[in-house]
Amino acid sequence: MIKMYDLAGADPEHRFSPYCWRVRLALAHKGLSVETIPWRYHEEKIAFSGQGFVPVLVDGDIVVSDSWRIARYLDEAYPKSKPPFTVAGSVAKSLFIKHWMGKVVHPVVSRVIIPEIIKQVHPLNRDYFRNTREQRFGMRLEDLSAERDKNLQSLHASFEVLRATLGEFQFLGGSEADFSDYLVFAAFQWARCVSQVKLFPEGDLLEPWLDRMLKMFDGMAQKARRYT
Ligand SMILES: N[C@@H](CCC(=O)N[C@@H](CS)C(=O)NCC(=O)O)C(=O)O
Repeated sequence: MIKMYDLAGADPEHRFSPYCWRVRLALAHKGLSVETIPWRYHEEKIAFSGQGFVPVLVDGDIVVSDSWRIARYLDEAYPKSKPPFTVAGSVAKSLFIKHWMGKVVHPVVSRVIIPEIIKQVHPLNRDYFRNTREQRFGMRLEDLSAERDKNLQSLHASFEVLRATLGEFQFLGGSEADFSDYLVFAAFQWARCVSQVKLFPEGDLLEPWLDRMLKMFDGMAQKARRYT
């Protein structure tokens, strides 16, 4: 069976990494089962992959790290299972979405939820998490919390491009979800798993899409463990 090393919080069943969620959704889309193995920052158990980030996928003798590379690998290795999610032109579209998430959306979502994540990472990871994140943002996590409303407003404005698309289509993939949907949804799932903060207001045009995503694959994302 395919194995995936997955970031876990203090509670080993608490899995909130957006990059790992992308892969779990991609695997479910392909109808592939996976055994997920909890991993905490610094744990040596992924050293065999030659780098220090999750997700890491192990499929027999093959080891792949990085969520985008894993998605591409799955499409190539399992071309016949369920409609490929990165078919032809959709690879380029998904790549655009991946970069939009990485450069525009994730930096702001992190600013909103990182002050909450610190409370939920494994106690041995707390100092590392605080130091690296405070260095990245150039401020104390407590000061980041004070900027939350400003960051939520900025996210609200960024999501306009999603509203404009999802107001016309059921999914970014059109009538069915594809990897673009998983790339975006994984960030909402990240926030949902660690925080009570809603990234958009009640009644937002994005709500029906989010609801559809939560219910996919027998409610896999909806059933996931949330903040503790
Ligand atoms: N580009 C990578 C990013 C993976 C990544 O940043 N993973 C985080 C977990 S959400 C991680 O492993 N962080 C380790 C660390 O910060 O030391 C991907 O798409 O898989």
